[in-house]
Amino acid sequence: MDPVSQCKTEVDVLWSEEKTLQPPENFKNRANVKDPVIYRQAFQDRLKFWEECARRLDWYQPWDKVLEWNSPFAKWFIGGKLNASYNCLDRHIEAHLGKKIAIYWEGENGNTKALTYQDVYEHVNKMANVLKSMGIRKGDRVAIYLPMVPEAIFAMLACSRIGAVHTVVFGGFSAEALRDRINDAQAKLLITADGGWRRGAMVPIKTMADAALGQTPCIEHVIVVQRIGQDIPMKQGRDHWWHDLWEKAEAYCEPEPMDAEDILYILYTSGTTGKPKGIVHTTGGYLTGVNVTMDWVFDLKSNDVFWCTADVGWVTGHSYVVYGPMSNGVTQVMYEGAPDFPERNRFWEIIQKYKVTILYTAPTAIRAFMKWGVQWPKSCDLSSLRLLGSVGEPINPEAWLWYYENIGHGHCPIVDTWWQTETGAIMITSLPGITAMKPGSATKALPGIDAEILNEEGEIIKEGGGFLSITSPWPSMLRGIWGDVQRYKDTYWSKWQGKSYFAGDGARRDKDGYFWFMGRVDDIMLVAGHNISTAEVESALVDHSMVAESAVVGVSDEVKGQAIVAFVILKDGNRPSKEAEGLLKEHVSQKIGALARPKQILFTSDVPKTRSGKIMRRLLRDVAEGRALGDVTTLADSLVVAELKKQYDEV
Ligand code: 6R9
Repeated sequence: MDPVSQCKTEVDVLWSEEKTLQPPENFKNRANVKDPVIYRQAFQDRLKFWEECARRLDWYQPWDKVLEWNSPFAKWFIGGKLNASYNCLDRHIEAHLGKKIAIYWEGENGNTKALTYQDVYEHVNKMANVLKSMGIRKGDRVAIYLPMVPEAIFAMLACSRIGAVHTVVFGGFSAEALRDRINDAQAKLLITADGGWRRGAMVPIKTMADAALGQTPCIEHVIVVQRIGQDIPMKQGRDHWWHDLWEKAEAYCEPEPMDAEDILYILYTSGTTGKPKGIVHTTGGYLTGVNVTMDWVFDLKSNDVFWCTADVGWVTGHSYVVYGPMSNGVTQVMYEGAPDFPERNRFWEIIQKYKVTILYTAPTAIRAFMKWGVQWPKSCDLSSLRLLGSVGEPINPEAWLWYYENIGHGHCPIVDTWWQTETGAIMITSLPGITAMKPGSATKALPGIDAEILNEEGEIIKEGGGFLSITSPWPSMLRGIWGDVQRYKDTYWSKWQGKSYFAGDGARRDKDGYFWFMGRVDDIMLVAGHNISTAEVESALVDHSMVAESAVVGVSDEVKGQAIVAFVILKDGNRPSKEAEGLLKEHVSQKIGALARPKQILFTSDVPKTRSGKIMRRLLRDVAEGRALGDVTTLADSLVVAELKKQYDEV
């Protein structure tokens, strides 16, 4: 059969946007949110609605006023006092949940730990006292540069316990990236590790930290977690072992009552463009947002075993590994390593072993699983799963259906969650017991969130494409960019004169009001005067049975303004050829139109991505247009792009 007609599958039928998939009956019946009236309640009195949500938390002092909005500056729950670590730990222990497992930790090399809420509480309290003893006070910044070990969670909660502001830097980032973030935040203390494990190899985290520390005069002390157990240089007076300090620390540390608007953390965004921005989140609104979305979207039950595969160095880790799960008293799995170590079924083994009920992962991972083949998930018992989630990028319908069928076995709803570091919490997704799903669509805005598609002029487009915008303030919104008010205004609020938040994403709404994300607007291509989204062309390519993953960019073209260049990763068992190139070009033409036909297709084994799995199209454009590469500090694997450049230059 010719490969073009071969892939006229179910995807084509579902992709038509006419079809929807209803949540399974038994899921619906047991769902936490069953009644669509919640949308109307939120709409009728948004502030009252958010107040109700905030009451899910424990406050030392209630707020006097819900919202103060001096565009573009928001304050939520003014006058209220609370502590994030108290909400994540103490209150569960007071509710007699101390013996409940908080974290099943799975080390890549087979080490495991099962930590109860009581255990986590003890670690956090001691570390909080350690931080205090090192002179860390409320408002001081603490940098955290750790692998996926429980100490990363302890460290974050220890900071929030004493009111220190954490700034977590992903453990795989370079020394340079770490240095810049430490200096921008003016952190006084760094928490790091002697090393970490990745694909069986040791990651020299402390060596990297030491390189950064040569140029970070603001750092006074360094606390080092022992993970690898190898000899590493420790600088006298500056570096201290976590376990030594821990042993000597007092057992209890009174949580610091924080103002709702006190800063909880700074997190530098993945930086797909230019210099990273330190996104600022405060305590009350952020915690309200992550706490309630965790419950609505993941439909939490007391016996769930939740697994979010994101690293804590990414916002998804902050919101749905640390503050969301812990403030809800959930049992979760935390995994240190790679999905293909030692075998390509590691994720499925983990699900089987811990009887994971909710899996939250990224489209890039799902596409890798598709590429590796169904034999891997088939080798494990995944029957414990009841809900699946996706985050980080638009998920193409092909990958959505693969996930639905091969991982969820047709009985788990999928929540495709759209949100950003800046939004703090999930904004657009389905309520799994209510919303009919459309593969590839993030569906609708959550209750209390006003999302619209706007045009250049800021007019609402009810059906059609444009810029995604949030039109009213929401509790977990960013409060600014650390140290750069002007950049905050310019980046998010200047487009429509402070009236509406500019998310930077292109999206489209269908006739049912469903949102379809098209990628970052900077990535949208202009071919012969027509806007074509990278996501759309990538989705069409991945829809072909030979293709595992693709990355598409627009390059300057004398005739058309921009022409499309596609980087394509083939599924195992397929080989690059002129014929394959022709077939794929034709396939895209058929699916979208001749205008979207790629000018060039380059077969490759990988594309450059950030650690959170986002394709760095900026770098691909550099490659395709023969420029020197721009900032590569946020790349997951810097070899990939060098390799690609070499390959491209040869062609
Ligand atoms: C949580 C996170 C934010 C950007 C965002 C958008 C893309 C995330 C998505 C999605 C389509 C989804 N994005 N989730 N696009 N559908 N479900 O990813 O935060 O790292 O700040 O990235 O990611 O482009 O603007 P962050």
